[in-house]
Amino acid sequence: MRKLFFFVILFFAISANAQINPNNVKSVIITNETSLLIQTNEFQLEVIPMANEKKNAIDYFEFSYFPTNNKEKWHHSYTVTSEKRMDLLTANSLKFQKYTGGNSGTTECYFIGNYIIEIEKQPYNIVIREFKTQEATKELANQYFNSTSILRDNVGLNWINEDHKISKNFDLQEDFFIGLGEKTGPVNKKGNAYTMWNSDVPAYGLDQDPLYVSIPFFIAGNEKTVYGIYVDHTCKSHFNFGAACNYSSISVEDDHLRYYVILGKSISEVSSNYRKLTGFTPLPPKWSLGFHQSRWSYKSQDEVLTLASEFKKKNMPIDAIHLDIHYMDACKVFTFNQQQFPNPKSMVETLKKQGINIITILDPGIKVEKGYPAYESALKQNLFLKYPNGTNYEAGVWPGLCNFPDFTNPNAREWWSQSVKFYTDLGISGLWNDMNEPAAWGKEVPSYIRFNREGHLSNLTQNRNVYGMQMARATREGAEKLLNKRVFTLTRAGFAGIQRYAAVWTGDNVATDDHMMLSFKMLANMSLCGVDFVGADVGGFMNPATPELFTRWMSIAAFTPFYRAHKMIDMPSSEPWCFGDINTEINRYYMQLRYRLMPYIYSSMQQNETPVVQSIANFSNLSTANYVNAFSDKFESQFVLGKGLLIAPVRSNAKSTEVYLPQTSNSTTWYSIYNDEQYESNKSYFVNASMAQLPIFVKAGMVLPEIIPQKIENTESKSDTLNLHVYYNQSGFYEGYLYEDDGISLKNKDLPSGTIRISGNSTKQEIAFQIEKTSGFNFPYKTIQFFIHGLTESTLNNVDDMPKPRTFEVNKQLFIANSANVFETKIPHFALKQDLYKVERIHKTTQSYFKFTCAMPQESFTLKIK
Ligand code: MIG
Repeated sequence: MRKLFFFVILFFAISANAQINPNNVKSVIITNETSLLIQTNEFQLEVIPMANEKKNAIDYFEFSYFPTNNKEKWHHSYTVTSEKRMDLLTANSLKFQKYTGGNSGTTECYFIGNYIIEIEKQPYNIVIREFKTQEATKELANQYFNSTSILRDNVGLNWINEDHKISKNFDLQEDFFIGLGEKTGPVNKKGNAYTMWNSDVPAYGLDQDPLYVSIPFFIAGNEKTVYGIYVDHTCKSHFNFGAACNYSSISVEDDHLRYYVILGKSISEVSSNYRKLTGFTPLPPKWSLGFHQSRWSYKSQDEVLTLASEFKKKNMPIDAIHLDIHYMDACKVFTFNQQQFPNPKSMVETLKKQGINIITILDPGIKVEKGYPAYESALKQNLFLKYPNGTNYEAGVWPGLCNFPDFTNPNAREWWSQSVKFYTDLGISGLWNDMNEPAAWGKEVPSYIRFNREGHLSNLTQNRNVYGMQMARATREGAEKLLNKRVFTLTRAGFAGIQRYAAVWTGDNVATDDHMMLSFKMLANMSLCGVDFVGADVGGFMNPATPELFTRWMSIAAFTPFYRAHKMIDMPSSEPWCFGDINTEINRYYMQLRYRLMPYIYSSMQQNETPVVQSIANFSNLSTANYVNAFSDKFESQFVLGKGLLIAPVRSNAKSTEVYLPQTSNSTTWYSIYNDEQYESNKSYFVNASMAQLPIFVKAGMVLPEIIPQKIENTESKSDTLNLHVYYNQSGFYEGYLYEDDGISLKNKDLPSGTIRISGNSTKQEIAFQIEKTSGFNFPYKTIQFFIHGLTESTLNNVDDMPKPRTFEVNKQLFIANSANVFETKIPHFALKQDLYKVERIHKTTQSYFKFTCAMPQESFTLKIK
């Protein structure tokens, strides 16, 4: 009996197998002269070339797979708007040309720009090839096999319509796979598999997957090539970069598939094109780049006011305090607890006068409660998620049983946007969206819950990943419209494009060294995927931090865009002064250093064509492939903030560490920020990493803007003097950038703003800088101080044997070195004055720099150093 059963199974297995035919290509046609339409027996594929602007090159191929019997499948994207897509389509002026030479009965070839699409017909297979140097012309056709193939489909496409799952396989030849946004594990994801499914995962593991945010975008590459793929589906999806398999694959739980192949010559260029496709991080209000203090929860108005005054007493800068769920009446969103917070409006006003902004948490669950206005109005307008029978989906969260607004319904978004008025009327312009995966007790929201999806009903599988982003969108758009100024929004869940609506923090991490080190990789990874305004809970959310861990984390996170200390309920107090005197000094020092470098941080956020937080992999030159270092677990937590400030995170108790200083295109040297010591790039070094000296390096040629207000209280603290730190670069290349505006008005063409751009070049006799100032904007500075780091007596001494530099020249006006305007100093500029704090003295003060002071010129000017 058992045997018979076995044979029956075997028979079915064989006969089922016999029905699987490979996909054969029936026809390939060029439609509208620009796209390729490929028909097979099971599906059709349209390959559409796209460009960011009118030029003779393409930036993307859109690949759209649809079932043969349903070409008109509705594809809706929350990420690539249809207007954006239209722009990209119409910007492209290049056309596919068929290659008619050769004798390829089974292969067809099409050229466009530098690319060749090669289609194998039996069975279906498609390869994108690239000519690195020339356009792919017909003349080159015979050599096309010499070109680099950048993307090879292989194994075929799994097209099983019945269970709405499509998977797509690629050859796995690339050496690295990076991206996917908020993911744990190594930077190079080769050999691993990941799922996109927004999840509430408190105290997540070091390689747990999935987390709160889904960004189905990755970059693959090797020595010869690099490309990105953005899979434009919000449904549950899977990425396998060769885990248990020789291929990499993507699969979506959907009945059609659309992805963009994103082209570019480097990792940064691909990231930049991804940003152009999905949107840039808007410039945040300046105050939101200051320090944020949070905990679950500051429970009363008095506690909050005392906390604020404590920061003043301790002389620690702060711009924001977060109110977690206890500010509400029984956790009901759009309410304040009257007993604990009797007068939120005056509290907000009082704090605002001290330069402190209140940020309130908003959870999506609306308590099912008769008479609760938010519930009543959403119920009346029929805005909640539903069971298939039309009743509202109900689940337990903080307030008790809740219904959930369906943020994929434009009416629900509009309702939420208007409801936010409750906060803006109180003067609140910081809103924190939590639990928006959505999270509910019991975790597993049933898969048949229905979503409006812009009027096209669909289920949880399709919409869960985008729920949080649509909540953030409604929050952001509502508050911005109500206040008509920049607002700060923070979200835990998100999807590709979330950068347009909110900053993202990495959820409930743990107070361990491993978590701290993991966080910086995650932030760089998110920034690679377009989300520049990112941060992790400083000090670790779960469990108490040791004094060393808290302090170390404070110092490293001072260089991450979103800088907030946050703590779990029932944990000991974790404000920056809670960890002993020496640590308090060190915390204050790094907090202040962040504020001193605020001009650089703010300008970096504004200059966001490429990632603001960069993994050192971004600096790797494809041909030299120093990825080995960039991806090694020793160095992969290192990151560069902006264009050239490298931070090497170290564990709390380390006294020294090994750092790798990557090769960059225009310089061969890095400087220690503390003592100006120079390090040749593309090498690793053991450096001091005591608690008071987090390893920080500046790229030669950088011009770092800095201010030192008399009292550093918040982002409004001003200085009359602008410091420009120039790091001497042998190669003669210099770059510096300063952007300023009022820090709060919405960015539009009427917003007064100004930039200062510094470029330079040098010969053996002199270094010349061009300082270009936009006219019409009043920078607040009266004086400008140049700090020239790295000049030695031999730098400029080929003319005679007098020590140089001897003269500084502003627009031909001469300043003689060692006069009142120019002097040499040996006191380290960026170092904590350590003797004060009984920390081991580690500075070599043998290095010196030149300091040159002049009145801030009205117009652009030149500076020559001879
Ligand atoms: O179920 O609001 O990640 O930052 O403090 C926990 C309380 C809900 C989770 C967030 C955390 C926040 C906490 N929230």
